[in-house]
Amino acid sequence: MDYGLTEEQMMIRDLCRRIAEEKIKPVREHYDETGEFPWEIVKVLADADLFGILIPQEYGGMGGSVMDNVIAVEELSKVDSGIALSLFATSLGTDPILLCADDEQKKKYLPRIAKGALAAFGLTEAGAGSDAGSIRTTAKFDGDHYVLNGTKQWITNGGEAEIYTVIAMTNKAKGARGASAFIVEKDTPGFTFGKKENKLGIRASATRELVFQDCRVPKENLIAREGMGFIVAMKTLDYSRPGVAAQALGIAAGALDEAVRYSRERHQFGKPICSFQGIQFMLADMATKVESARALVYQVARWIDTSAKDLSKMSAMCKLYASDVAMSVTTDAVQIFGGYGYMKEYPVEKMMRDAKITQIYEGTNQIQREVIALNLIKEAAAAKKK
Ligand code: COS
Repeated sequence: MDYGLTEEQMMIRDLCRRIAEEKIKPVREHYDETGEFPWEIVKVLADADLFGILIPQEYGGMGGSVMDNVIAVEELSKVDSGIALSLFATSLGTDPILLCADDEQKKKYLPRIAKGALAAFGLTEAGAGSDAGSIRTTAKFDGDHYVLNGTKQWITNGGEAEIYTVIAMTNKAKGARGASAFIVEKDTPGFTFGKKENKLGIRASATRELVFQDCRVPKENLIAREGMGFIVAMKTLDYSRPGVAAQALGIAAGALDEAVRYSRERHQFGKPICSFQGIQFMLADMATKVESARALVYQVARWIDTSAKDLSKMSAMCKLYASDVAMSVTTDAVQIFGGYGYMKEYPVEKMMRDAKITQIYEGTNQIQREVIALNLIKEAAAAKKK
């Protein structure tokens, strides 16, 4: 399919394809096996200016679009979505600054991120996952600082990132309306990290707890205003979910490529297995799902780039659909590889493990369905009033 990519987008795609094939593919098994953080690849991505895609040129970035970012994430994720995650978890951590911070904060932090400083987003807690409004981490105003206490859980890039955007309660009594968003630097006294999690998939990415114990954050690091934290978080997720969708799309497309290639090489009953209708029908269904996910993800990304305002429904839809496609396509890819597919020598079992998280993080797919349905109902009610 020709999606009418611009010349710049084709350059981003080709650059990411080259990095994925030449730099990431030879080491993906090592990082998946060891769970080490892939700093050597992060450096390659930084040298290629990929951390600056979404950052405006005035702050040292490329000034690119959501569509540019989607193309980069898809291409890198075709080969290893865990390694690629260092890049787009940084986008997630950067989005609260990009979308809601003031000029001083942007000037201070965005140029560092554009150069390759990793960022991370701290919302989730042990007791606050889908119910993001029930976080317990507190931020108490004291002189010219806020004092943070509490623990964030399962934070991607945790411990490796330099810059964290963190949601904490400044007024518990107000519920979601009592949350505020802060920028916290890694070396701030009182800010430490829990153990690195041992995960099913995306093992090259670092997931840790963020622990705040009387951590004093300068009042200048409050994003927007007190009480805006939940809205900052929701806006961030609306803007970043197409990135998860692109990751899922990349995983699915990578698994499809592997399955087609293998089905031509593998012979049974004296023929390549791609000549059997049972395999052909599977490949056809997988390809149709991948292409429809791509069409939806690209279209939503382009729509966001035209300054679309109410992103929630479409952003949730593309994350939901592409991640369900990734899970189904990677599972079928393992099936086509048969016994070999279950072995670590072949990449498809890793792709299946990696796909699973895309149905869970940045909001489970059950939450995405809820967001879509509530928006549908709201739209219908608004249309009736007219
Ligand atoms: N953009 C801007 N504002 C939003 C918003 C959005 N997308 N979604 C909600 N809000 C506002 C609401 O308008 C409401 O404001 P008021 O207090 O002025 O009415 C406030 O935020 C609270 O909204 P709501 O009552 O809908 O919140 P809920 O507690 O019911 O939660 C869901 C809504 C479930 C959608 C939300 O908690 C969610 O997205 N959960 C998943 C979190 C997630 O993705 N976690 C992954 C971790 S990050 S990797």
